Amino acid sequence: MVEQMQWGVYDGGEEPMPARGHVVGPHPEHVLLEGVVPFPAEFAERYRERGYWKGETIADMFFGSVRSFAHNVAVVDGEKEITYAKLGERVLRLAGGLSRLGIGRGDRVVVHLPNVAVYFDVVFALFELGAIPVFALQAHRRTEIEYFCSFAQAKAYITIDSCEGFDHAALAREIAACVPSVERALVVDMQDDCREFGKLYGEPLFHQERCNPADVAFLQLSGGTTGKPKLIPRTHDDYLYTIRESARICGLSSESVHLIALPIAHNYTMSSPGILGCVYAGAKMVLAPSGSPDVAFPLISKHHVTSSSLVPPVALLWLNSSVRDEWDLSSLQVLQVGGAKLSQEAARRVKPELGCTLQQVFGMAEGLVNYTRLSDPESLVVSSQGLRISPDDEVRVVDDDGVDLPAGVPGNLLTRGPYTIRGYYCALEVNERDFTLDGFYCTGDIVSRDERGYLTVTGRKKDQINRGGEKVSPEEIENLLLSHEAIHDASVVGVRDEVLGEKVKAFVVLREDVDPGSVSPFKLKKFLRQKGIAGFKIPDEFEIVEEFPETFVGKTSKRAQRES
Ligand code: OOB
Repeated sequence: MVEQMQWGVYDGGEEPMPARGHVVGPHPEHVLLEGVVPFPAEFAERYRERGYWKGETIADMFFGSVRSFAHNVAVVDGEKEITYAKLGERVLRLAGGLSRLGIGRGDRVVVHLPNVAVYFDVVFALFELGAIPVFALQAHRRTEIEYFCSFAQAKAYITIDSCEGFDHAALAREIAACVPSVERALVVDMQDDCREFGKLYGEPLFHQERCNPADVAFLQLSGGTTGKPKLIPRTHDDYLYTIRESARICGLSSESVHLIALPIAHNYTMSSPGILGCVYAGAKMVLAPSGSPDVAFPLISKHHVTSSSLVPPVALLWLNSSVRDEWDLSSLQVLQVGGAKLSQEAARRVKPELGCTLQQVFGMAEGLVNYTRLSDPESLVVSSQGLRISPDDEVRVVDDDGVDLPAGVPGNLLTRGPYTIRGYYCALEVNERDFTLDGFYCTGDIVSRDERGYLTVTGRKKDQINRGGEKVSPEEIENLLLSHEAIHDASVVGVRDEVLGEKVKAFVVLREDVDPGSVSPFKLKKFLRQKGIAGFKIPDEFEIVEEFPETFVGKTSKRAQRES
């Protein structure tokens, strides 16, 4: 089977898709995943009436592009080039294999893959089946993966054999052994297509509607402010709206070549405009294992990349790179930067130094995404984080008593709209805290808004560290540190860093009977690594202290720790 997988450019000769076809019938009935807070009926009706929700599934959108852009290259991964037609064929063949394993509508499947072409096969095959991918980041390790699998009651876990020296196949065996719901742990073998995973590419299915556009399409991860990451249920209807609009606002077309340099499964990389925006527009996606200039610049030059999306530290690397002049970057037209605050100084350098238009992106996996527009004056582009996508994104900036503030005054950002969730998955208590009774999501961000509605992020209320776009929950790391036998108390905060914006610092108080000489940052890092967590969460710095500074009510003063 796998020998027929033929990586390579479709030459325009024979019919590329053996199994074309779309069985059209009434939408399967909408079934609500238990633990999901639905959009109230009157809002859903309004969003449909206004044409935001078009009653289409992500698989429909994908196969629409497979038909419209059949001969365009969809994905470039190293030497492999895959056309939309070929990708469509691969997706239907893998969907056939996964379906034979018993994976179908509503089944949760944790996807744990790096930036590789097979990611597209897996994710679109799951969408075709109406299964619900849960998007883990490649950096996640055992603790996180086990949690996602058991919390989402995943039926399957799909990963790669190994990546960056980490043995994912061993992790797959552990997950299969310890999470009872996981019936299948599937490992993509990058060295040898003919092994187990490759055999799944068998008889293709016909594309047909196997789920309802109002169904949950996938579970995305929240940045995290709590001990465990929360899961974000997004529907086909709501997500496709952001994808169509993002592709338009970011100027994507079938002529575009977009470099995918950030972790592929992150919400930003999925949809702002991301891989789904590219698929919608019929653009070419060039996969990069990382955004570092020595990897990205040769790819831009070779494939005439026209746009890419970065987080601020990677944008800084591009700006400060000593190898920049060695590569022809003249094809680059637009650079999106988001996920964390881009300093005005760096923003001002993008156009003159990289020769392309900067587009700031301020978004969140929960929904609301803001972009500066490509026609905006430079002064606005460098100073603001953009304007909401939809006229129906309701954006409120309020003081701590919930009173709306006038333009220009910073306050708490609350939002509600056609693509912002009404609650996290199975999280009653957190939902009470993070959503108002009338359904606004309390983002935890402090912003100011100008008269036109453009937002500038000025701070953060939530207890979260934004390490150059990667979000870390202090509570999660504190809990892990507290499980160390020498540690009496732990407090984790974000401290300023030139490049990352913030880095992670842990303050620890040792138990009285512990010899301070027996504990070192090296040992504590090793301890956390052994717990099996993503590398970006491991504190960059540790400080052993006698006690923590306190606020006047006797709580640990994280502000004093951040400023110490
Ligand atoms: C994106 O999504 P998440 O869910 O990882 O993180 C959301 C949080 C926001 O609430 C905000 O605190 C921060 O990340 N953030 C920014 C920012 N973009 C995101 N803070 C300052 N300036 C920005 N430009 O990070 C995300 C999702 C979709 C598109 C882009 C980013």
